[in-house]
Amino acid sequence: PTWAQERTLVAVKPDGVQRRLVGTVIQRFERRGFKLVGMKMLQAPENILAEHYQDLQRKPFYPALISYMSSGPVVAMVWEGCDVVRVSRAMIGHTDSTEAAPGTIRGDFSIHISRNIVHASDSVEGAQREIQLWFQNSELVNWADGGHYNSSC
Ligand code: DGT
Ligand code: DGI
Repeated sequence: PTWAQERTLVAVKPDGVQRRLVGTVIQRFERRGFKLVGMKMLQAPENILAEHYQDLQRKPFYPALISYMSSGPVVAMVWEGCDVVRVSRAMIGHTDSTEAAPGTIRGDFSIHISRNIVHASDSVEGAQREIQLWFQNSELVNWADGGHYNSSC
């Protein structure tokens, strides 16, 4: 198969920030070989969370989810690379941390479905929507590897 260069939205959730896991999450994505092209810390506004989780609005855990995601700052990032959407999902692990394999972020650092440390987009279309939702185009940085790193697919 031929993989394409993609971008995905990854966000360290409030529990990840409060547990000092921001660097760990960044390190895992860098170590894998992905390229960081956008990053910011923010207290997520209600309207962004509502749109981000629009598909979950009717779920019983939705109010708890929104209050958890509002309980502190998040660190939103855009990562670029071959097949980054699918690979990022594999790296973060199952939504329910108790089902997440050891070696995944959730499988190594969480045992709680509603305190699962990190978000990553679950499809290429979803990633495009989420990147536009969380970032202005001017906040994304196109930078070249300068020959020290081969990031071609
Ligand atoms: P809380 O404890 O009042 O702050 O509420 P949350 O946000 O921790 O959790 P909530 O209200 O969505 O769910 C209550 C508990 O049930 C929570 O500890 C996680 C657990 N739980 C909810 N849904 C699931 C599920 O589908 N699978 C598993 N394993 N646990 C679940
Ligand atoms: O993309 P994911 O975060 O892996 O999963 P998702 O988009 O289906 O759900 C978003 C978040 O909502 C998830 O990280 C934790 C929460 N969530 C999902 N399913 C459940 C849930 N929380 C509870 N308490 N129970 C659920 O069944």
